[in-house]
Amino acid sequence: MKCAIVSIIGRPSAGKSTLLNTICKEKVSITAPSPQTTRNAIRGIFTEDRGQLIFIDTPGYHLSDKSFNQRLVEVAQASLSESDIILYVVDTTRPPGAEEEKILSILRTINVPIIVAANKTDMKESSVSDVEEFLSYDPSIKGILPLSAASRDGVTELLTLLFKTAPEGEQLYPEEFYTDQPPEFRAAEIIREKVVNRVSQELPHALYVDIADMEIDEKTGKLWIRAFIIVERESQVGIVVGKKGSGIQAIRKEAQKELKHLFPYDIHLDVRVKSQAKWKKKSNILNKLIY
Ligand SMILES: Nc1nc2c(ncn2[C@@H]2O[C@H](COP(=O)(O)OP(=O)(O)OP(=O)(O)O)[C@@H](O)[C@H]2O)c(=O)[nH]1
Ligand SMILES: [Mg+2]
Repeated sequence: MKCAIVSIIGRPSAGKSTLLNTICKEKVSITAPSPQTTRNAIRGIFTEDRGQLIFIDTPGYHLSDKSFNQRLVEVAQASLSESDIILYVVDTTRPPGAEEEKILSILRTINVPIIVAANKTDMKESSVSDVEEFLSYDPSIKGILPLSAASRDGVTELLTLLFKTAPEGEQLYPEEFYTDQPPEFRAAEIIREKVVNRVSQELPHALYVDIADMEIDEKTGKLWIRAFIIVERESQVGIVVGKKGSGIQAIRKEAQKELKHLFPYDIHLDVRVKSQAKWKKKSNILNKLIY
């Protein structure tokens, strides 16, 4: 049997979380068109006859002097130290730039095989040859695989190379496990996904979701989840809530539907929006959110 811990690394929006979900065939990690959606190291586990691959999805690697972004980069870097393989996801629709150089320079310092997923080949702007040219001189790269995380094209070939590269070992998780995220975290992430996919510009980065309470009502057997969407400014509350509450109602409905699929209970979801100025500068909140 093969067993490997595989860190998924790459720029924001390269498609790391989408690829993880496609491999695991489950929504393990939330996705959005806006960058910096993933804020934690998220495990997705894929088990089959060949063995077990434990993927760690990480926040997109973004050069910035803001402390919030630096924390995200630290999460990504920390995952490298425990990995057997690095799965470096590159967006083939964007020319490789300074961030890709920086990522490569970090990856080169650790002695772990690198497999490159040249993603988004389904898009007409995709240029795999640009990525191949940029990476070809690097001996630590074991393969550059063109693929589309969205359509699954090329994912079988990626799994073949991952298992070939993986060391021998017993599986670390029971085979029915596809993630190890605590229920509150998953609930918060699903709600956050519904919000970030409805808002634009700076708002996806301005919010977090706090689960105030999650308990089973003894009488009805329903799982009650009470959550707060927290934004940075009062003016953003109205944007999330929407006209006559249409925004928040849609968020509640979409999140509740997905949570029902996730937990074996009928769910009652209560979501409110409030503002908390400068939460990104408060280390107690950041410590709770990013770890
Ligand atoms: N067309 C196309 N879109 C893709 C593909 N993979 C990802 N996307 C889209 O790219 C956007 C970003 O995808 P994510 O999976 O959230 O990217 P990420 O690398 O996890 O981003 P961060 O967590 O912000 O670092 C989403 O809108 C996805 O639907 C792909 O193969 N083809
Ligand atoms: Mg992500």
